[in-house]
Amino acid sequence: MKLSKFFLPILKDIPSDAKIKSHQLMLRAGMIRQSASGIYSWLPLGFKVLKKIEIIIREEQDRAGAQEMLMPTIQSADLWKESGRYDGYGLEMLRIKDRQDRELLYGPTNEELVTQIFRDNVKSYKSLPLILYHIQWKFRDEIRPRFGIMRCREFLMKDSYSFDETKEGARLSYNKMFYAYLKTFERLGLKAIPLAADTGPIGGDLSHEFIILADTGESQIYTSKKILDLKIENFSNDEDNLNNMVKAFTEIYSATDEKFDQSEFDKSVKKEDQLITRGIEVGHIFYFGDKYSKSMRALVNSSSGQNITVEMGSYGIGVSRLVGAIIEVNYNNNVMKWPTTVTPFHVAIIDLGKKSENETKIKSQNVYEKLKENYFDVLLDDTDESPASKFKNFDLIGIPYQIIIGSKQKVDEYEFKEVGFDKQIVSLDFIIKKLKEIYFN
Ligand code: P5A
Repeated sequence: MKLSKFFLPILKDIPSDAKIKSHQLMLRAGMIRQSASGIYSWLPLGFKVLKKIEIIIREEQDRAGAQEMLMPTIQSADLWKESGRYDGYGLEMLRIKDRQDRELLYGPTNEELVTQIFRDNVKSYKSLPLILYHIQWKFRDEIRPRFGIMRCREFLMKDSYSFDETKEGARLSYNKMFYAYLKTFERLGLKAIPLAADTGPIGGDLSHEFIILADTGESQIYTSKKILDLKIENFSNDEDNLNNMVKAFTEIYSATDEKFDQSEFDKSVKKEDQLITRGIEVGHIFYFGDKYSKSMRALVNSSSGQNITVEMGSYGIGVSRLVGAIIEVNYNNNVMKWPTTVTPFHVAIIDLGKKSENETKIKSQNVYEKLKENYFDVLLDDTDESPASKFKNFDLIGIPYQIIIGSKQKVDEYEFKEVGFDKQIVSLDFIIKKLKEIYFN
């Protein structure tokens, strides 16, 4: 992609209503634009990142045995009346009527709809365990949408739903998702901390939130520095080990405001290890047993021949919120650097030649073609802006690798730079080899 043609409406100034780094960057770098309070359009740069995050989430869900499907955004109110949540959900639910005066709603979550699909199509324990998921837009009429896409009204969620014959089976599904979540966040370059959480309107009695440490996060958290040393790569995901993994992560005291207890905290965590900080909730998982299957009569024939209500859990990731969380963690001193797993482009070529200088243009074009031939997603800055302004723009765009083409370089020399590190003068072959190692290994 050539920058002169790329739809990237960069803003010179920080919009006054953007209070946190991620909101500021997303507006300035032309990633999103607000269309109504808490409702955003995703412009090409932002959309590229959102799609890359989706890919990683999808890979880890598939690896955990979950199956992707797609449910609609609009649901029938009747289903929610069956589960008993229609009235209780309150003003956060956007309620709609169609031309026949039928009550519909824009889905804030999908427990009811997936339970209906399950009960109409699964009759026997032989089809279990089953985990279904989709990645779909949700609407919650938040009382105070804020921080851009962090707390908005329309947002993209990955939501999975597990169905099991027994409580033990359901716990295994829960643990599999627990593992998949830690793995997903790790691949996104994020350190996520699982915390025991309240179940709120979803219900049930077992639930964990996954929180990314960031000063601008909405949740206050109390934990031990020791949790930062736990790494998911040190645990395998075979079924016997899953329990140990969940135990290792959950036996360290961690709580948000709602569950915090000072004396328990002091008892469980030494003063010097105590970590009191803020965080962003990027995921939330629930085990709620038969809460929906009972009221909605989702029954299966069990292995012992009786009709039983199926055991269920649900598992959410804030896909769009993750874009903000990644920025909060990686945007420092007005310079953004995307993790290589989600960067909107693999590498940038910055042509510093003056308008009249054909040499740098030809050289840049040549590098651009070579990189594209090697399947890299490249952004070539072929604009006539000054070098200072080009570098400023790339500080916003955040592509982690740059190839800088200037008129003083020898024909076969290239300036290659990883953001945050010194530049190197190298050959094009070296750059291609290096980028292959980084992106295609
Ligand atoms: C779990 C999956 C649920 O809705 N039902 C299906 C369960 N959980 S949740 O915690 O309410 O939401 C899951 C994740 O969605 C993100 N999220 C939001 N992101 C942006 N703006 C919002 N207003 C918003 N509300 C929830 C969070 O990351 C949350 O963990």
